[in-house]
Amino acid sequence: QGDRDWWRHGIFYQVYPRSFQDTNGDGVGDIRGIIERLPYLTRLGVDAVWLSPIFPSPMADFGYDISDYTGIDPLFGTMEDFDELVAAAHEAGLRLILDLVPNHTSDQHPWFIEAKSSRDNPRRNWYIWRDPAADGGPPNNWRSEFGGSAWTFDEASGQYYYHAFLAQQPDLNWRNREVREAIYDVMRFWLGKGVDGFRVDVIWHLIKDAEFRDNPPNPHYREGRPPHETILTQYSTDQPEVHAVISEMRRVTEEFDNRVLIGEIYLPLNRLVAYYGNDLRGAQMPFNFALLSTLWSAHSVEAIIADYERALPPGAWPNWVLGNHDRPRVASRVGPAQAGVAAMLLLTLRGTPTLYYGDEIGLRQLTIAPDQVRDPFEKNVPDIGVGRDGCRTPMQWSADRNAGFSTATPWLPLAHDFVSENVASLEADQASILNFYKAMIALRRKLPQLVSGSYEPVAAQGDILLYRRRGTDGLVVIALNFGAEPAATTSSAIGFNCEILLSTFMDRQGEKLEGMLELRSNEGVILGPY
Ligand code: TEU
Ligand code: CA
Repeated sequence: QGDRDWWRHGIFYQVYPRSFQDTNGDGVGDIRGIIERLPYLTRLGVDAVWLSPIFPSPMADFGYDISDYTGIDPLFGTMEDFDELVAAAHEAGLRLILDLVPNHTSDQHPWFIEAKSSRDNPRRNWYIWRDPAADGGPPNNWRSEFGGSAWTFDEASGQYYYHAFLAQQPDLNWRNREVREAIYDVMRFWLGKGVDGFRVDVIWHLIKDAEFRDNPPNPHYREGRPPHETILTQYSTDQPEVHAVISEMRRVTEEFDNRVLIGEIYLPLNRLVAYYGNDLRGAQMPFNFALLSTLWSAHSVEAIIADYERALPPGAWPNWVLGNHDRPRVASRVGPAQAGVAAMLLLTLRGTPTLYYGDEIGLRQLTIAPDQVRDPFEKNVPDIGVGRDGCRTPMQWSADRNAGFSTATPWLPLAHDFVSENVASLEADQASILNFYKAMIALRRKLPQLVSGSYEPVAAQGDILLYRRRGTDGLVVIALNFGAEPAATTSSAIGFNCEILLSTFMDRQGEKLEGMLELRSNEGVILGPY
């Protein structure tokens, strides 16, 4: 546990607890289920597990609306179960990361119930209350991400409260010192239990404009995008004062040894990197989501890597994400045939990779019938097209009933292909995407230059993205064919005597190259000198 750099060298894996493994037959995943599946995670070869929220919650936003920061929701188990999970994870050599949701609470949190009770309640100022505008309407034009105004009127006290998400998720007032200290104590509570760090939900939202100015219209708004995107979030997010808050959070994590602070931030790369903080005193891993929204081509991805590498402050450690519980599954975004190329990219770029559960078995976005939609975002804004349920479907463990996820009907439907697409059958299939992930992760462990080597771009050739990773242990070359056609390159990058260390199809290991590399459609390879 004494390794200060574990989060730089390690691979993170996000578990969406509702959908990982049910053990008590209620159709919802739980903590005991995660304990049962730890051996799977060590077999896969990841180093840290991040859990989406497991705290008491009315579940209006499936746990991102917390009513008790230091408890465990009975749906997921007990505090004893949690303590056992921490011990079992550490025993297995895995770190455990929790989701911290400090921007807002549930409207059922005792803090909000008190704040709402009267204008002069001592907790009133823990939330964001404003008088109505002159016409009685909301105080400004800020929009909720989940539809409608971001302000809800409280009849009893005659004021509006602010919520960047659902009305059941009132925003805390982070300009209030008492709020900060209360959340820092929550952090200490979990860190004291041995938790290895936090992924901080919407960290870039914590501070809002002191004057609550109207947000300007979005000149790039496109038809068909969610309505809240018609205006920018210039005054409601990413305020300069947020960085002082984040460095305070960082300091709290440093009251304990070797912990990590991860920030969830959706911003362009040049703004994102500010979240490393002055002198790198901010988040160690401001999540880099650039691959979630890029066009899937060698040239676009090459440009993103270059932008990011250029924007990173000196000494800042990069990170990359391919999927999460809010965005369409990677196998659907890039197409199932490209899933191996995407995985090879994620696991060979410079920086810490975060995997999303199920991506390693090629899970696709599932289309959910309208009457089965559970996601409040999609319910409120039905026209957004792709909702979030489709990337949160149960993990597919086996061909058994309900894919081995549960003895009961799962809370979200399973994909019909689970009979063949499941952990048990993919583990038995030598060339499966799952075994490719394992081989790739094992190779990453064997070759330190894949973890800590420099990144050296080689100009992309057509559909082939090429780069080198160079360390004191030598050089490797990565070549990824983003196209559905075979492609070849004679780039000087592969001019030396090299052999294939791994192909996404896992059938060319040891093949020697003579200055020319031919790739099949949708193939990626890692090359090393021989
Ligand atoms: O998501 C923040 C975020 O930016 C989302 O609004 C995202 O844009 C949206 O889900 C559409 O894809 C975090 C959590 O990851 C998300 O699950 C929560 O619903 C949200 O915060 C509120 O806590
Ligand atoms: Ca359960």
